[in-house]
Amino acid sequence: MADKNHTIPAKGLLSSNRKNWDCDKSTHFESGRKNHQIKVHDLRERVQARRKSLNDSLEGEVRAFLINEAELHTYDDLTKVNPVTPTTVLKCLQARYSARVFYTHAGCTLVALNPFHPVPHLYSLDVMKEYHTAPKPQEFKPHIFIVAEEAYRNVQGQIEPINQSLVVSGESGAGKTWTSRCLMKYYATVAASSQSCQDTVDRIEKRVLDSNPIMEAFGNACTLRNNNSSRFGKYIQLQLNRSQLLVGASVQTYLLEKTRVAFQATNERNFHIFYQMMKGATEQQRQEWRMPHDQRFNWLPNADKTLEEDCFEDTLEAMVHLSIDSEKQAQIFRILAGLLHLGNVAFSPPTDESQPCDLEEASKVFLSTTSELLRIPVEELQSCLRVRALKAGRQSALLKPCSQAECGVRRDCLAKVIYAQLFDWMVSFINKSMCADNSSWCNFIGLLDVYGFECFHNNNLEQLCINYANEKLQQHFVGHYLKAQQEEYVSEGLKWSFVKYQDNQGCLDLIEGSPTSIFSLLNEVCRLNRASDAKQVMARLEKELSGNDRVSWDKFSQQPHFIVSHYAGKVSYQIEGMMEKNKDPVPPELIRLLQQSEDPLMHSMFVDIDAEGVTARGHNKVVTVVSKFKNSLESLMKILHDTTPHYTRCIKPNPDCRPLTFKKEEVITQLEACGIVETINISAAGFPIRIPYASFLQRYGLITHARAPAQLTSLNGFESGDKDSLGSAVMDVLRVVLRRHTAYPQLHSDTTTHSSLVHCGRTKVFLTHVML
Ligand code: AOV
Ligand code: MG
Repeated sequence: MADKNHTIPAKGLLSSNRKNWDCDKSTHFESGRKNHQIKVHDLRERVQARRKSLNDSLEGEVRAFLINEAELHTYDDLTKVNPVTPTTVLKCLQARYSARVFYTHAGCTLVALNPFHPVPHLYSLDVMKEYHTAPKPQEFKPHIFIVAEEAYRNVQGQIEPINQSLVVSGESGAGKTWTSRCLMKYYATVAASSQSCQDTVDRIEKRVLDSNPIMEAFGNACTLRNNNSSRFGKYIQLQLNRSQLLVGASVQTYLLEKTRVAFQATNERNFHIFYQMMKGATEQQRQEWRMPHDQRFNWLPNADKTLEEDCFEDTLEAMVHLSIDSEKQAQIFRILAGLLHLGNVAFSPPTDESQPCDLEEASKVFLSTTSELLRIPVEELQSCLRVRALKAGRQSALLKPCSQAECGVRRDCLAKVIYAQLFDWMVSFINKSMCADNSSWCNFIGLLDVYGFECFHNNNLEQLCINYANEKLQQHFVGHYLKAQQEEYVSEGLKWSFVKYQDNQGCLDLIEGSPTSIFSLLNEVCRLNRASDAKQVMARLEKELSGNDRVSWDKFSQQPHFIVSHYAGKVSYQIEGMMEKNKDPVPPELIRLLQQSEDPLMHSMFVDIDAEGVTARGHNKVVTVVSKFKNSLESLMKILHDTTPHYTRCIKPNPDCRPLTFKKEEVITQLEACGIVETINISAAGFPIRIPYASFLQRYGLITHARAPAQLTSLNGFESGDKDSLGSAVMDVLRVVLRRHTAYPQLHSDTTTHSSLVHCGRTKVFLTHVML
């Protein structure tokens, strides 16, 4: 009901509703005073009069005006909002955001609104300790630390320890990486194993935290959507010993967007590390890397833009903590400097067509500097970039001059393969430096931080993979929570009216399914190993996927493309260049060249690579980028399935990353996409705690001397005849426990095994709250 003296602005209405109610954005509906433009009862009458013609969403909108708006910001859990509609949820979040409250529970998930503004007091050491030491942290204000603490306590498990996963999702710039860092700091603080030597650099907690600045320097970049956008996916397992202390960590990465090293879209940048070097190098390093202040590099666009991520010092310090010594550092940065010089090498068409392309005059010095910094012979570098080796059967290779465009492709390919190898080397070094011995840890808490959903003007294979990863995560959420939970209620005999939800399985089938999907068709084209024309590929996709309503084509577009209806919105992907990226061929002569490097790091990165094997040759050898990515995501999903997941939904409140700015349209799209209303409805009516009878009685039966029957100790189901006696044993236990709990009056008066707070299912006890 609207508050007395409370004004209700009409500007929140859809424009169609405003028209219906004869008001404009400046109109305020008021109650409790005289001479108002429209009183609440008038409003209700109008609502009733028009109800027949109003659609569901409009009805929700009207009712949203009948809840007490002055108190909206006090709703800590969206399950308490009544009624739950996209509009009421939006209004609640907006009210909280205006009141500078950034976290809200949504049943089983936590919604985190990005403040785009520092809020240090929210994450201080004292706050961490408060949440960690509270007997019931869930009764505190919603916070990411509640999720962290719940996972930490859950590791112990009811009967045996259970590994946990914290899945942080949201679109690009929503705050996933920020949240993951915050979670890592929490565990590094509350589960610190080396309190006695707080300042020593070899503290494991410090090493774990220091993996962040290094990995972000090498794997993050400024994009149109986020100045610190993750260009790789990451799943970090924090290893805990029997006493629940953090004793190590290991990190698994997913598909680095390596194309960025040689190509940056307009107004985007290369990986942060290059800018850090350019801005933070000492004079001596500048000389060594041939990087005078005024040097311009083609692969270093928007170098004038200063970001807080440009801090070289932080990366160097973290490297020291992770035992990357100064010699290794020198090798790493020399290689990176070599790549920048390589980017300035340009080719011009040859005067004689039978000859290789010419090097542009200005490029000669860049080529020789590249060879010097990468410690590879200059003549061979030059020849590898300009001449292709064609292998004809068993005979020795035929040499063929490359076209100007091919020379550019080979130069870019060289940079990409070096950068990707260096990134992998860094990740395995970090792992060695922070991973505990197998014998010293027993459980883990995994943190997942992947690249968020992206939709740019031009989208290619990179965005297809990124958005596919997000579809997979959404499917995990849908499957684990929205689907499995409801199915379990039904199979356990709970009275449950199914809440409909948006299942994204159809979209996943379109992308990765078999026998026919976007991935299978792209792979097939790549396997044919012929130059493929984008128009032909589009025609093929159109023909093979014509019956699928998740894919469409814009009839007016000149470019070969396909449009996928993702859970988070439609994205148009360009086909031009996609097959080449999927095949990702590396000419063997480039690998052999790098194997000759006199730089020990470079040499070690390539020495074990089979030069022929990295090239897509023969029908069976092609392991495309999408196939590799699909496999790695499937392994990740398996890990997630084997752990207890905790979901956090980061929401980006405005597209321009402006501090404390809440744009309704932006937020509602994200809420709808991730199925927040369905989540809330299921949570509100559901039983989040479910314990098999045997474990319940094993653990709590002592209270009433109730025992689990012997046949139940295996935690299996039981005959229906047992259910009533078990149910009453459970209720007896609960009654004793709750005798002093006035918060649950229903249970006191309820003499049956069923109540709104507890349900005795076929094999499990279902509870709405943690009561025990
Ligand atoms: P993302 O990880 O979700 O995007 P980030 O975690 O990088 O997004 O967040 C983007 C920016 O938002 C950060 O650089 C911070 O400036 C700001 N931010 C996020 N959360 C908070 C917070 N709780 N308090 C203050 N500022 C915050 V991407 O990696 O692009 O998908 O791929
Ligand atoms: Mg990120």
